[in-house]
Amino acid sequence: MGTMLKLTLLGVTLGFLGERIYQFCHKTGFFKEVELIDLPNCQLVKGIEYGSEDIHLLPNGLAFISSGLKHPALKSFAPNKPAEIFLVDLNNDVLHPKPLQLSKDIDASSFNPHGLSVYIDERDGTVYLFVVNHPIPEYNSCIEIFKFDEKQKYLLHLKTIKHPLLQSVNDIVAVGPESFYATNDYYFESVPMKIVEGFLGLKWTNLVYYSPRNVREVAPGLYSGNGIVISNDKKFIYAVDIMAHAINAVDVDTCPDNLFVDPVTGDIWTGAHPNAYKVFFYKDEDPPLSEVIRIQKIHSDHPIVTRVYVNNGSVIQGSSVAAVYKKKLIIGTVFHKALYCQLD
Ligand SMILES: [Ca+2]
Ligand SMILES: [Ca+2]
Repeated sequence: MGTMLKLTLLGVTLGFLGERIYQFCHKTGFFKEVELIDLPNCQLVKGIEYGSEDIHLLPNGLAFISSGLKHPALKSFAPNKPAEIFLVDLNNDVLHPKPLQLSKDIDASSFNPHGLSVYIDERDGTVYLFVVNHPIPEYNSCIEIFKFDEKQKYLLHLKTIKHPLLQSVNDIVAVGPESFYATNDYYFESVPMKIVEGFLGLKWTNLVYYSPRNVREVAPGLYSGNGIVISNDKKFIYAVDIMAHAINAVDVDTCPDNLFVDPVTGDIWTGAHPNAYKVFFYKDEDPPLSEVIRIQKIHSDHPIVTRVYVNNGSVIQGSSVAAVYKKKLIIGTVFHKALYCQLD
């Protein structure tokens, strides 16, 4: 091979890598500076120390919290502690999380909950809790469906769902007792290939619909699908492409994680990562930040995006969800604590 050709190939390769590194830094917010925003009346939730990745609120103010998510690429403050689903009551001024007991037919020691959703049967009020599970040690993806027993603080396991189109699920939104929409955050299942996929910025992930008789891709071409919810009137699905900094088509100028729809106003809330790089490459001395965003009028020509809370990691690290109930705000995190604030 001639010297000129070698130099040309080297130049093209370096140019490609440089462009990918720049794009990766931009997408993860590597160089991003943020202005901190405090809320005056906040308290950490005692008893939640190892994550609160997703939170799902019931109409009566009870909320499910998935806690203890583990993944080879993520920090864990308690690698040997089994993960749990907690129940809290947002009618109270101080939260006392109660771990929910799982029925015996699901292995609690390998249980590794991620995104959550709920379907309520309007005929009899039965609450079905859907949980994205990445059982340890494989860290593959399945969806567990439970029936919630509020009196006994118990989750009766009904079904495990696996499907080739559900290869790397991040979150789900239940739309029936056995049907849901799911986001995949990676195309590949193996961790090394996920890292390559993220670095190259491939738009190979998607949104999938599942029912027992019909499974199909409904939205392809995402960098990395994440939070997903349904509007109060059930007409719209809102979903996150975290590396596009977008909720549906709305640019939020940060990496949004899970979503919450205010049942009263229809506003959309998210816990976001201003610098997602710090979530994946954790350093004690420079921890991930937390950011809570509210979007109003998402269907108008000019949605209003408001930063409600921004913390540099000194209080909570790696916020992944925010939910509101009667002027109270609860903020969950991927692997850190949870914060409970009084609004106004
Ligand atoms: Ca969810
Ligand atoms: Ca998520």
